[in-house]
Parts: sequence; structure tokens; C-alpha cells
Amino acid sequence: MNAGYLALIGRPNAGKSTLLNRFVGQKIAIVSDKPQTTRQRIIGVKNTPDAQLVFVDTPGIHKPMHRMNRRMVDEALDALRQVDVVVLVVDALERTGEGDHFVLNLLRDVKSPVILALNTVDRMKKTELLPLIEGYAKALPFRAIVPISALSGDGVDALEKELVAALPEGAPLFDRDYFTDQSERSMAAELIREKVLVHTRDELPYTTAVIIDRFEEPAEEGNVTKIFASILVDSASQKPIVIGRHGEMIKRIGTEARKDLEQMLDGRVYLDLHVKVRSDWRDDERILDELGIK
Ligand SMILES: Nc1nc2c(ncn2[C@@H]2O[C@H](COP(=O)(O)OP(=O)(O)OP(=O)(O)O)[C@@H](O)[C@H]2O)c(=O)[nH]1
Ligand SMILES: [Mg+2]
Repeated sequence: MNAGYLALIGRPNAGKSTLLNRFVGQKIAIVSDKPQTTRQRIIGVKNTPDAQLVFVDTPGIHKPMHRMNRRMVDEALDALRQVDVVVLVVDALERTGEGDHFVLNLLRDVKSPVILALNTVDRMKKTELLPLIEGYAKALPFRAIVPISALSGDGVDALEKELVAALPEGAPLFDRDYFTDQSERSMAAELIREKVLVHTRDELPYTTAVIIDRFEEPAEEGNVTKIFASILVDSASQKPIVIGRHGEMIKRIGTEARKDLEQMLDGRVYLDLHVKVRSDWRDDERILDELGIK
């Protein structure tokens, strides 16, 4: 039996959370086409007959401009040093830049084995892949380089084999029915935030946070879970964007979030959303603590 922690590390938008969800077999991390979607570490566990893989999804590594972003990047850097195996997730379609070199340099000092998952190969020709693999092999002594598509699942089994082989021998760390460290409350907040991310543009995805004000479990079987949540924006001018003309945007966010919440909670949900202005919340330690962004 092999068991241990594996960190999913990489630049924002590389596909780390998509890969986490694929391994775990259900949606535990939110995903969007906007960078900096993940703001805190999320644990997701995959059990196989002969291994337990405890994945740690991390925020994308980027240049931090706010306290929140510093905390996000620190979360990723801490994870790097605490795991048995590091999985570097790279979007193979993106041209490598300064940020990638920064991440590769960080990995030079990591003691645990590092495996490269070259992602988004569903959108590439095989001939384009080879020089890329050669380039990465020269840049760092990866234990393995595996082309994958986190979206379609291609190559993910091959990656899993490499990961299991790199894990130390040992007993499982968690019960077999344990799959994430997130509470229903924080997953609810994340699902609502995902809908804001998906439907808004420009700076909105970066300036929004969701706080659950009240989470009322159903009193009896078949009853409704009542969730009261606030969407924080950091300036008054952003409030009408989240609300939309005649409230269309907030309605859409609410409807889509409620569907996901009902699926997650396996029951009916009443969702009440409010938009609140909290200027500079991204630099407010108290709000960051409240949000659980460590
Ligand atoms: N075509 C394609 N798209 C992918 C693949 N993996 C992820 N994506 C898309 O890439 C975008 C980013 O995915 P995420 O999983 O949120 O990326 P992330 O690395 O977790 O991003 P951060 O949390 O911001 O660091 C989403 O729109 C995904 O649907 C893939 O294998 N192929
Ligand atoms: Mg993510």
C-alpha cells in the first residue's frame, strides 16, 4: 500500500482544480476560465485498491498585489514543502514566461519527487508536444513527464500510475469515505463565487468574495436548506454590475448556484443573496480571516 500527500502546483489557470475534481470523481473545487480562481488549499482524496492519494489543490502562483494574494501564494509555497510528491501542472498551450521560470526555480529546492503534468493536450498536435517535453526535461530533473487532458481525462490514468509509484509505502491516512476537508458551508460559498466568476468580466472576478451569513440545515427530512449569503465587492461602482439590469445578473447567479447547491446537498435549497460593498477587503486581515483565506 502506498499513501501520502501530493500538491497540485502551478501558474493560475493551468487546470489544477480541474485535475483535482477528475481524480476525486466529483466537483470539490470550483473551476473557471479566469486566473486566480482557487484562493485556499483544498484537500481531495482518491482511494484505489492499493493506494491512497491525498491531493492538495493550491492557488496558482502569481505576483501578489494584495494581502489576499500574498496569503494565496504562501499557501501554495507551504504546500510545496509539506507533501510527499509535487505535481507541477502546466498549460501546454501557454507560452512559457517569467512566471513559469519563477515556479521552476522554486521546484529546484524541493526535496520530494516532482512530476510534470503537461495539461490541455486535447487542444494540441502530438508533433507540438515533443519539443515541449524535451524543453522541460532539460529545465528540471522531473521524475516523470506525463501529457494529460484534465478536461477529457486523457492520460490521467498514466499520471496516476506515476504518482502512486512516487508515493511512500504506508497505511492510508484517512478513512475510505473521507474525500475533502471542506465544510458544506465553505463549499456553498465557493459554488456561489464560481457563478460570479463565470458570469462577470474585467476586475470583478478578482474583487468578489462570498460570505455565508447563515446556513440553516433542514429541520426534518425533505425540508429545505436555507442559505443566506453576501457577495462582497470592493467598490460601490461594482455593485450594479453584480446585480445587473433589473437584477438579471444576480438572479442568474442565484439560480445557477442554487442548482449546484441542491446537487451538493442532495435536497432543496432556498438561497438568499445580497451584494455588499466592503472597500479594500482584499487587504483587510479581518475579512480574510473570516473568509478562511489563511
Ligand atoms: N481544453 C482544456 N481546458 C482545460 C483543461 N484543464 C482545465 N481546462 C480549463 O482551464 C480553465 C482553468 O481551469 P482551473 O482548473 O480552474 O485552473 P487552476 O489551475 O485551478 O486555476 P487557479 O485556481 O486560478 O490557479 C478552465 O476553464 C478549465 O475548464 C484541459 O485539459 N483542456
Ligand atoms: Mg484552481
